[in-house]
Amino acid sequence: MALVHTVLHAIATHPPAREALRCGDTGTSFGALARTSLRWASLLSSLHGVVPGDRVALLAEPGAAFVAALLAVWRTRSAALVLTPLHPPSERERLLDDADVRVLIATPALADEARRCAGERIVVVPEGDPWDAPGGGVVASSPADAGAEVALPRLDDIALLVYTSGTTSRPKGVVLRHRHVAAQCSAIARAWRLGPDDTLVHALPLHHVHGLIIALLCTLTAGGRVVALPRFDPAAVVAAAAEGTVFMGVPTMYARLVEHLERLPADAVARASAALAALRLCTSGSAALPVTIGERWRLLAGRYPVERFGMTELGVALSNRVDGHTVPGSVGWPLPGVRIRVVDDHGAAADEGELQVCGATVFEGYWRQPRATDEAFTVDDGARWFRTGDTVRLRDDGCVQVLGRTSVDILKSAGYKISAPAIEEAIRRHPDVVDAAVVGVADETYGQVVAAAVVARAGTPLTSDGLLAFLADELAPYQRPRIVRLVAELPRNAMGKVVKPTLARMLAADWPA
Ligand code: MCA
Ligand code: AMP
Repeated sequence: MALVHTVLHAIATHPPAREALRCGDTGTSFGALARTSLRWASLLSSLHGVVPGDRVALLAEPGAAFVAALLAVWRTRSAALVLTPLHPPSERERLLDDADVRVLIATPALADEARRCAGERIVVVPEGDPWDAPGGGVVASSPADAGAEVALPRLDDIALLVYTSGTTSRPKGVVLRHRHVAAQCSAIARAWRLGPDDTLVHALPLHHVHGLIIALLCTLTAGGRVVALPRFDPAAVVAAAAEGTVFMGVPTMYARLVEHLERLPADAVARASAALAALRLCTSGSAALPVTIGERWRLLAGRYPVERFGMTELGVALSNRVDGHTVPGSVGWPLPGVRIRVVDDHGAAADEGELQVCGATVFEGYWRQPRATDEAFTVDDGARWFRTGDTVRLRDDGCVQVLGRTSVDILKSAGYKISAPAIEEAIRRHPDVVDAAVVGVADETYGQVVAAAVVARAGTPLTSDGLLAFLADELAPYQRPRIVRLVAELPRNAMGKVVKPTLARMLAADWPA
């Protein structure tokens, strides 16, 4: 698949009058996004000295200002780091330090939040939201009044740094160049037939590849329209479905939607079902979709969700088909241009083993972590294969079923990847804690919930509630343990290593089935 253009180029060349985004009653055209981003890019480079190769962070609620700011960063040929207000300031600051960010863009509503983590960095709050200018949400601006030279990004420039959790406590910045983002958008758009007639109902967080690339950028690149909801809310998704054609969600969202629909009175459920059945495509990913949830969704919305497999490092690699050929409990077949293989512990081809991926959509390395990068790839037959760390089964028809993660230290809760060692480290920062071990406990709605066994310092008054109050300043809500058990000691093997499967069974007893 030859790639010529960046996502920015695609978005900036769609018919300027066509609506790209809708937030509540406010619509924003492709033209408005292109012009506002040009003006903001000029501000970044002339006033704040942003130069090609820099990293610029964004803290913005979903909407036109977010997209305009992202495109503005790309017009300066710098890389964007999307932050979330869900993270406490301390975590945001760690990411800003790691990415070596000097300039942070924030929307007015999040400017104070941005200053809480900015330290000495410049916080830019661009004036003139793309929707508040006269003339249908178009900010008057043109290359002539831009005031500074703004170049277009090249395919090899870094577009995004997206942080993901690993098996150590330190998050890894996945370096995505424009050519990776463009290849991901193009493969997904082909597989799912996204185009200008599509309207995506968007309720995903923007600091991960699912919400940012797979949902938002893919749709806009294909010329489609995005209805951006401020947050996930089942009733709002159902209401927005009436004007949508596509919905993309994590399994927890499907679980919440199904629970919401099943509680509605009969006439309301019939109306909601009709709106959802009219969507041409509903996809599920980021974690395994329980077949029970998928089937309940099928009863309510007419079709089983199209389940697909993705990773921050590569976008979407595999998907069930959009023509109705889905295999429940599987993630389907490789996307166009994506090569996969399944290998056993010795690297030999197998029906069951680790999934490895190569192709134009796959990243090249982690930000300033050469060792982690080396460990993530294996070179074979002249190709560089990315080791996903997922154990899968390859069926005779080429369809792939995910069996689980290779490491017990990687958890998935509500679609978020969580590193057990990172949570353990946060818990150990409490002065009354001697030791802690974190595992995932199975849950139908969340996939896994975070569970911690904690050893308190003798003679201290540590309680679970006290620890959770402390963790509120250390971890995002989705990273905080839902189960905390104070124990005298952790279960260890003869080598002194914590036996996590035993611990998981122990802590599962504390979780309602
Ligand atoms: C919320 N609750 C939880 C969790 N989250 N309980 C256990 N574990 C959790 N993780 C509980 C709260 O305590 C609360 O309980 C109730 O649920 C509602 O909480 P709330 O904060 O309102 O939840 P939410 O905001 O509705 O969050 C659910 C969510 C969210 C919308 C599913 O987690 C989400 O947006 N997840 C998406 C993650 C994602 O995009 N991952 C992509 C990364 P109570 O009512 O008792 O107080 S993976 C990726 O990018 C790759 C490329 C890929 O493949 O996609
Ligand atoms: P992240 O690093 O947050 O992008 O998460 C990527 C991981 O999510 C993958 O390595 C898988 O473990 C998991 N994942 C994504 N989609 C699916 C799916 N449909 N079924 C099972 N696991 C999935």
